[in-house]
Order: sequence, then structure tokens, then C-alpha cells
Amino acid sequence: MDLLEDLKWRGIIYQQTDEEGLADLLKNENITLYCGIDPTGDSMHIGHLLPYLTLRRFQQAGHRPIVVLGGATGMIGDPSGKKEERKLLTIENVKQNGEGLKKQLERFFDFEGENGAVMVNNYDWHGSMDVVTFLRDYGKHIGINYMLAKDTIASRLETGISFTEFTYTILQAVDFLNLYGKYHCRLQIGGSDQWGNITSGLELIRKMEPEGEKAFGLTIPLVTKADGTKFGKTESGAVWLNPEKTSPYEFYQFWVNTADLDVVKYLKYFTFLSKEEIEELAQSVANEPHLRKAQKALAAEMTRLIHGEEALQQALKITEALFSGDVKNLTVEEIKQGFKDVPSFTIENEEQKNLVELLVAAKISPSKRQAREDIQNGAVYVNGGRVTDTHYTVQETDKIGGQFTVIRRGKKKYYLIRF
Ligand code: 629
Repeated sequence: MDLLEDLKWRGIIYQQTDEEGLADLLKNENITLYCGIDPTGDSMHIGHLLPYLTLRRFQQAGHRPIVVLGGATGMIGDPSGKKEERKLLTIENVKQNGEGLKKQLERFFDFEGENGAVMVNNYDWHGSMDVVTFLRDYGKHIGINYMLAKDTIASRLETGISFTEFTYTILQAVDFLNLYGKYHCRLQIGGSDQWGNITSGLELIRKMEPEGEKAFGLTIPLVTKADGTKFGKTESGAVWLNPEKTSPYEFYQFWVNTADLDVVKYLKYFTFLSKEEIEELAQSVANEPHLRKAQKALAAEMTRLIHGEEALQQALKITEALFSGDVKNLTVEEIKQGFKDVPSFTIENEEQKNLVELLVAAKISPSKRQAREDIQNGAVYVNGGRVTDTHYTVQETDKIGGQFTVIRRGKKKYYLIRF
């Protein structure tokens, strides 16, 4: 299976400007291609992943990937897919965000060798361009009617669009033209919202390099969920690649909770498992869904890819401890990750070390009577060990890392006690 067939099988191709032309080109040579990202935030989230993982697939097939950091375009604001005008970010902000993104992007690519990846910042050429050059050299080649016909602009004509955002597509077009000139970059990829910007680039290349070789565009579908809710969001917000924003454990949990109806699609989109491996996992979803083999494979692959093997092992350890209830061997760090979203209570005085008092104070049991009953019934666990003595007081040895005690009531309800 060649690269394009593999991408098709994975469902990664949404639109192409010239399907046959690109297939012919890739059959005959290794090319340079690019995808850009605007530093509008300091971390990528999983909604950004697919285009960059696709770039990585191209690199693995022998092509050279370029990542454009939109240091300039991030200061303008892409109207694509946005219903409203964006607020401008400060230059400082864009710079800082760019640093964060750069680190995250670097791990997807190989920077060595013949088809080593290249990372460039479009501020390097846009930052010093004067307005006369912009209007004479580039603006002159892009018709207003042509721009107004673009979905991303047409859809904003009623609600309003500034001249600033209106011109965005020309900046991105200049990027493609420059990379075409400097690196012989023949293809731009992006999410489906980038179609208008990618085709602007092709238009500019055609106009300014009429004798030049043909360039191409390819877009990637929007990731959807079978239940119609938005992909990549949890109750606590977006799923970030930055481990300080979304811990590797939470990241693992996000993927492992994928619905049966979505999991095979995501394995194809996001993992580098082979067709055979994915087909075997698909069989498992059909025949033994309760084992959740596909979800576990997806979560392991993604956590390893983004956070590394060690973080994956830690996420697995926390998952296992929460499942079995045996939490006493977790480190302070692991407790922090695993219990980030459980209710917590800080002990304020000596009295509250008495378990009955504590259960009431921490709102684990509604009354002292109920607390005693819960304990006698064997429903209360301290760091995974059942406590049936209603006179129990929390000991020094119950403090994990001197900081936390985990109380569980019933099978699954966890509470974190802090000192
Ligand atoms: C200069 C800037 C270029 C080429 C591209 C760009 C950025 C582009 C954009 N992309 C989105 C972003 O940065 O705004 N104009 O948040 C985002 N992208 C990934 C996918 C996307 C897209 O980073 O392309 O479709 C999301 O899946 O929205 O020369």
C-alpha cells in the first residue's frame, strides 16, 4: 500500500485539488510539503494533531515536511471557520505561544538526514515586508471577486469582517509561494477549514510562476464523534498536549474512554499501527467489546507518542490502582495526577483525624450516624485498606508522601484528604 492509499484507507483525505496529479507526482519523487500553525495558544490540543501526524506519515514515506509557525499570521487572525472577528494578540503573547508550540511540534519529526524536517517562522518574511511591496507584488495578483467567493470570507460578509482578517488568506498564500520558491515545496496540507487559504496559495503560485511546476493542496477531515458531540473536549475543557494542562493520566483516560463506534476510526487517524493490527483490533471491538482492547491500544499508542514510555507506564499504574482500589503504592505525583478531579478536603484540626468526624467534615457521609454505619458495613477504605473500626483515627503512616490520604466509599467514590 503506498502512502496515498494508506491515507485513503485511514480516511485522512477530505479534499484534493488534483488527486491524479498528486498521485503521479508521489509515485515518481519525494517531495517537500508543508502545514502551518498560528501561535494563538501556548499549547496544541488534540484537535490540532491530525495534520501534523499526517505530515509525519509523509516524512516516514520519504518526503520532507516543513512546519510553518505563524508568527506573523498569528498576529492577524485567520477568519477560517470563525464566526466572529478575533481579538488581536500582543506580539509578546504570540512569541511566547510560538515557543510552546515549537517544542511540542518538534517531537513529531526527524530533523536529520536527507528529508529532515524544517521549521520556519513566517514572521521572518512578513515582519519586514513593507505595505507597498505587499500591495504591488502580491495583492495585485489576487482578485477581490476571487476572495469574496471563498466560503470563509463569504460567510462573514453579513456579520462583518475587518480588512485585516480579509487579507489573511493573502499572507498564507505568500507563505506557500515563498516555500515553493525556496524549498521547492509542492504541497500544502491542513484541516478542511484551510481549503480557502491553501487554494489562495495555489492561485498566487500559478499567477507568479506561470512556467513553474504544479503545486497541490490536500485537506484532512474534521474529526467527529458518533454521538454528535465535539471531539477533543472533556468536562474540564480541551485535551492539551502540554502535560501541565492535561496530565498524561488524564490524556490516557481521554483516549481509553473512546466509544466503540469511534475507536477504529481514531486508531486509523491517529496511530501508526499497521492495517493488519488495526483490523485485528476492529475484530475485537466487534466480538469482545467488553475487553476494550482497541481503546487500550489507542490510549497506549497516543500517550506514548505524546508523553513517552515512562509517562505511559505511570498512567497505566494510576489507572490500575484506581481500578483495584490499591492506591498505597502511588507516589505523591501519581496521586496528584490520578485524583485531580475527585473531591478533596483539607484537615483543619486534630479532631478531624477521627475517621467518623472526617467522613462528615469532608462530606463523604451525610451524618455521624451514617458515617458509623458506612464504616461498620465495610464500605470505607483508607488508602485501599478496609477500615471497620468506628474509633479509627488517621495515622502518620496513612499519609502518602506525608501529604495525602485517599478515602474510598463504596466501589468507586474517591476522596482526597490533604494535610
Ligand atoms: C500560515 C499559517 C501558513 C499556513 C497555515 C497557517 C495557520 C492556519 C490556521 N490553522 C489552524 C491553527 O493554527 O489557522 N491559517 O489553529 C489549524 N491548524 C491545524 C489544521 C486546522 C487549522 O493548526 O490545519 O484545520 C485544525 O485542524 O484550523 O502558511
